[in-house]
This record gives sequence, C-alpha cells and structure tokens, in this order.
Amino acid sequence: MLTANSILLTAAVFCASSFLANAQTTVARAIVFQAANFNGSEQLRQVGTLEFTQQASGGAVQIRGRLAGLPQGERGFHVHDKGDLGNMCNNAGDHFNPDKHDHAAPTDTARHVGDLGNINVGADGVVNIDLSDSVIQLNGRNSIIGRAIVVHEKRDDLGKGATDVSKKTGDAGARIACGVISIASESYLPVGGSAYTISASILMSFVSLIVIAYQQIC
Ligand SMILES: [Cu+2]
Ligand SMILES: [Zn+2]
Repeated sequence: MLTANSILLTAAVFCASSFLANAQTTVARAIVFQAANFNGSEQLRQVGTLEFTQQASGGAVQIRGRLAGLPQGERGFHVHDKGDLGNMCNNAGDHFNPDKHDHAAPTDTARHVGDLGNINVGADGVVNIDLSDSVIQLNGRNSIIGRAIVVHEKRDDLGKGATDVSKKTGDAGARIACGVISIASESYLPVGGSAYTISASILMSFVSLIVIAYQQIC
C-alpha cells in the first residue's frame, strides 16, 4: 500500500525532473590566445576565457569573460567563419556572414552575424566583457559553435567609414587574438518541446512509483 511519503516522493521527482528539463542552458567557451611575437617568434599565448550562454528556449546569447595582456584601446571584436586559429588567427576566414550582408554595427538590422562591434581594453591591458547579442546563436543557422572569436589591432568603424574595407571588415586591421568557440555543455529544446519534457517527467515519476510499490510488496 502506498503511503503519504511515497506520494510526496513521487511528486518531488516529477517537479525536479520538470524543473531540470526546463532550466537548462547551453554553454560554450572560448579560450582566447594573443597572436604576437614573443621572445623572437610568432606564437599564440593564452590571455583569457570567454563564456557564451543561451537558454534552451532561445533568446540572446550572453558573452562574459576577462582578457588580459592586450594593448589598450577600442578593439574590433567579431565572430569569424572558421574555428581555425592557424597562421596567427588568419586561417579563421572572414566575418561569419551567412546572409551575405555588408559589415555593420551590432545594433544594425542588416549586419554580419559575427559583427559584435568593439571591446575597450583598459590601460592595465584588461577588458572585462559582459555583453548580450540576439543575432548570434548557439544552435541553428546562426550558430557560432566551432567558429572563432577574434580581437583586432584597431577600432571597428562599424561599416561607417569612407574606405572600401569598412563595408567588409570595419577596417579593424590585423588580428591580435583569437579563440575557438566550443560546446561546454549543451541542451537542445527537444522536438515538441514542453510535451517531451512533461512526458519524460511522467515517465520518471511512474518508474519511482513502481520502485516504491515493489519495496512495499517485497
Ligand atoms: Cu574580425
Ligand atoms: Zn563584419
């Protein structure tokens, strides 16, 4: 016979499994390397880590992290097409641009998906990044997973400059740091979304009921 405790336990399993299924976020991470001449040879040296998070249900991607040891000033900050850091970040290709737009500001409607504007490095060489962008995604067509985050030597003019290169790259100059954006933990909203979530919760609760009933009988 089922006791009140058993029923409470089953209810708790149901609530916990529903909560876990709904509360998931996808987390991606990029270890960022400065590309420079260290001790007479061109090398990549780790300068920090960036974390990208997005709710399973979609919405904006949060980018947070700290980079240190970079030259002071505004620096172009983009997602580039390829997650290849070879040749001092130059193998990462162009700005990630699946819609074939011109280069622009992150606030412009028509922009490269990878256009994240500028970051501002302090006099101590440190930049604390905490920004949110709704165009980049961690899954689907605009997914930045497996691509590269790149920091440039100059300020990105956001496509508003007079030069031809402004509409392509923001005239941000050479690449001074880069990192591959990789999955750290992922959660996809299942096909059918909440229906799947609830049925999984019911299944888990049903299993716990059987276990409880078995313990009562045997
Ligand atoms: Cu770039
Ligand atoms: Zn661009």
